[in-house]
Amino acid sequence: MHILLTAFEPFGGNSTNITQEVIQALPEQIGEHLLHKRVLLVSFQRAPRVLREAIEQQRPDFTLMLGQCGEGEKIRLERYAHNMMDSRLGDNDHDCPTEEIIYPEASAAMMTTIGQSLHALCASLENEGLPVTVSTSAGLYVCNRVYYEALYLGQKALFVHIPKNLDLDQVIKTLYSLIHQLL
Ligand code: PCA
Repeated sequence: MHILLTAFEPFGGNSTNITQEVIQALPEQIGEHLLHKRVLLVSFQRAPRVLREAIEQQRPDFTLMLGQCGEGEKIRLERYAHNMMDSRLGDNDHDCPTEEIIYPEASAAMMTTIGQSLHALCASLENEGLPVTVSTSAGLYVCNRVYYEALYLGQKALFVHIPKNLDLDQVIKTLYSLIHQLL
């Protein structure tokens, strides 16, 4: 299987983004699955374009998207992407959309297309001692924007938010297990 694995550059005054470190630490192949890695810009306008190009190039069987979140001790499996962009602080291009709808003709929210229960997936990862939880909102910032794009393009996709101070080895272990269970 071909997996498109995305991460983000640093944003909001951070000098690093844990998701960039995570994808650098992962190999190009896990079992029979090939990982196609892309680091996305933290830009409402440019990130979805780069994602779209990557999807057109790679035609992935699965799109696994990673983003950094500030707080929390658990990796969050995101159930929904919302059809809205909203940010007071702005993205790396200083774009500050206010309650802006992404695609006026499309639904207000789209749900992950993994085709299995998120709670069951979460429980199985927790059984391995991995720090995960199910989340119902990826926010309205750039992570949500690219998650909406992937789902809008009909991708089989899951967005995963990773708290910035989590132990890198734990995160890597979680991603290995997640990839095995998703594919
Ligand atoms: N996290 C931000 C955007 C980039 C990232 O890593 C978010 O949660 O929207």
